[in-house]
Amino acid sequence: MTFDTIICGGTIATASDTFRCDVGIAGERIAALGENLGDAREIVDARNKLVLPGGIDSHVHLAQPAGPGIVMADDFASGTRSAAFGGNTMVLPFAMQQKGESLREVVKQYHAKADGHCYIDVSFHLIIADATERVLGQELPALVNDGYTSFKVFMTYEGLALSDLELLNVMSVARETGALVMVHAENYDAIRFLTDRLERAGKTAPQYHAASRPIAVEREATHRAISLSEIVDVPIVIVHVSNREAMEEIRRAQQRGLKIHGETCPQYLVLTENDLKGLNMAGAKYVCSPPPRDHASQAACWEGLQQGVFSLFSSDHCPFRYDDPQGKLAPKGRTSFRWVPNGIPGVETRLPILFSEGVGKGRISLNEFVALTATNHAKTYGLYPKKGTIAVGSDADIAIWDPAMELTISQALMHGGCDYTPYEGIRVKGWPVSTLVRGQFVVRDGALVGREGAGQYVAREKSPLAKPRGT
Ligand code: DUC
Ligand code: ZN
Ligand code: ZN
Repeated sequence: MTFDTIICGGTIATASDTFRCDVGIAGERIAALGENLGDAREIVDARNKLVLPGGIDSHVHLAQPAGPGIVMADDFASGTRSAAFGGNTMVLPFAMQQKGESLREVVKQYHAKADGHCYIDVSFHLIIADATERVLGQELPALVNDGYTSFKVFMTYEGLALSDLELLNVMSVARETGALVMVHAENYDAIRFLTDRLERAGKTAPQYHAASRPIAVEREATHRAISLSEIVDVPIVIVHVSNREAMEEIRRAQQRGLKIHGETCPQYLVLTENDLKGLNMAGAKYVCSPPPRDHASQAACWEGLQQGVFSLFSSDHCPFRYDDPQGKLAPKGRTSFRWVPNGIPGVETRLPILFSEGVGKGRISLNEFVALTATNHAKTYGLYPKKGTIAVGSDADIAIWDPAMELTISQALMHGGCDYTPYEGIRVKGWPVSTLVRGQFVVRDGALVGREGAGQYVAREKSPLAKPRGT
């Protein structure tokens, strides 16, 4: 057999094994793993490199409306380009419903924003802001059938927060349809109460964003979300967990046999609340929810990754430019942290940070790294084994890493639409140098060679991890 491409001489790692062999690619798929594979149109030299499944970032926000006068820094072109440079071959952004909107219409809007504009593959989660009878009874079941097999719900935010009854209703539809629910767990009323008190005391600088949503706010909502899912008997994912108390709620639930999946993000491993204390408005660069905590919380998040409480490591990429009146320095944001656009960029830095801090410093194995950044995302969201692994028959979604390359993360190295990185100055060892999506290079030796529009939308299967316990 003649291959289109053979990746030669590299060290392959999957979620379970590390081995030396060549990868034969025919068309869009991996066709052979072995030695002396023979001929190909192109032989790629991967000696001294790692050949890993392309990262799947299952939690990113692109081109979402973010309130009057605020514009998200990445559209689907710039966001997926940035993701490709960060070693990713697929991202899962959200199609966000706003009150009164038809979910089907929302999905069409996001396809219009994405289709023909992506550098890597994408699929959408649905954000449910308006759990009407029509949405619950008609739109969601039809959309799940069409391959939109996961929803995100919010327990906080004006216009987004669902009541406990609404959460139960959405979870119940997920149980009936086989979809997986992702939960943003923070107590809305507690945040409102604390925000009002802070503002009345004149504490309006970005640093008070963290004080407005302390750990108890997240722990309580995490506990409540788990309890509601237990009542309905449906698995859920608690996303962007920031601290020990929330992590331990998840661990306890898992030990009781509940199917609760956990996700954490780079900001909870390498940033702290102190980063929000920058002079003038500089702290706004770190405003995200939940906020980064302290060093003990970072240690707890590492523990959650090491012990399998968290199966997913995502970026929660939600970028707003800093030096921009449509971004972090919006005029209203200067009056109170409440109005600072909420979210930080990270799709390009997620993998190098976990590789360097995790694999490089001996906290996790290379195989655990692959599981946490690619394979588990595919398994959790109905993409496996098409995506998320290196195996014969899987899509040839591959990142080639130079494990010896040492860099200091800086905005000058980034390829997205944002004008800063919250990870500026962090030293890393190990960098993804090339990315192939379905057999085609998107990034090659650090240079963009892919084409806007080459990335495809992928309809997903139902997640095997969304099956109820049957109680
Ligand atoms: N939650 C997210 O998941 N992303 C950005 C903002 C938020 O609250
Ligand atoms: Zn969230
Ligand atoms: Zn998010």
